[in-house]
Amino acid sequence: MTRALVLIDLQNDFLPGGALAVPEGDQVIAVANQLQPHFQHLFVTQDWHPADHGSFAANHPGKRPGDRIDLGGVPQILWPVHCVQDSPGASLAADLQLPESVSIIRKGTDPTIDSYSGFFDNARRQATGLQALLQAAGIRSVYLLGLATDYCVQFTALDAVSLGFDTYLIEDGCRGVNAQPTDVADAITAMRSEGVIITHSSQITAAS
Ligand code: VGL
Ligand code: ZN
Repeated sequence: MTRALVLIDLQNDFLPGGALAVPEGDQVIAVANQLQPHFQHLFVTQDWHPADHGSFAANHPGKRPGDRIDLGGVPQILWPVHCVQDSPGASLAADLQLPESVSIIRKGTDPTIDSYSGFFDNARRQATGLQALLQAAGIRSVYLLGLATDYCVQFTALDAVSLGFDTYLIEDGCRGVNAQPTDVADAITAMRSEGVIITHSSQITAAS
C-alpha cells in the first residue's frame, strides 16, 4: 500500500496574526513535522491567489468578508485579502520542515473562481495536477492534515475519496475557521459519512 502525506495550506496568512488567521493554526505545524519521517511521499498545497482574486471582499465594492456572492455561477463566501502570490502571507510556515525536493501544488490562481480543494477548483472545471502527481507515484492512500478543516481540508478530503483514494484525515493536525461554532464538527461528520477515515497522528507514529 503506497501512501502519501498531503499538507494543506500551512501558510502564514492562516496562522495567528495572519490575514485569515485560523484559531490555533500554528499548533498543527509540529504535527506535520513529526509525521514526515513516517511517509515516503509528501505533497504540499499552497493557496496562491492573484491580487484581483474574486474571493476577496476588497475586490467587490460594498462587500465585506463573510458576505456571500455568486462568482461566475458558483456560490462564494468573501474573504479578507489573503495568500496573494509571492507575498509573505502566502509563504509556507517558517517552522514547517520540508525536504529539498517537495512537490508543491498551487491552487486558487484563477481570479474568476476559488479553489478550496487541492484537486479541483470549486466548479471542478480545472484540475490542479495533484491527482496526476499522486497517480504517477502509485499512491493509493492519502493522509491529510492542515488548514482549514471546514474549507480546504474538507474539500480536499471529499475530492480524494471521490477520486478513489483511501483517504485519512489526521484530526489533530487540522484546525478550522468555525465561522459558525459547529462548522468543524459538521465538516468532520460530512467527511466521515463520505468514507474519510478520521485518525490521529499518534496512530501513525505508533504503527510505523
Ligand atoms: C482557505 C478560505 C479561503 C483554506 C483558503 O485554506 O481553508 N479558506 N482560502
Ligand atoms: Zn483562499
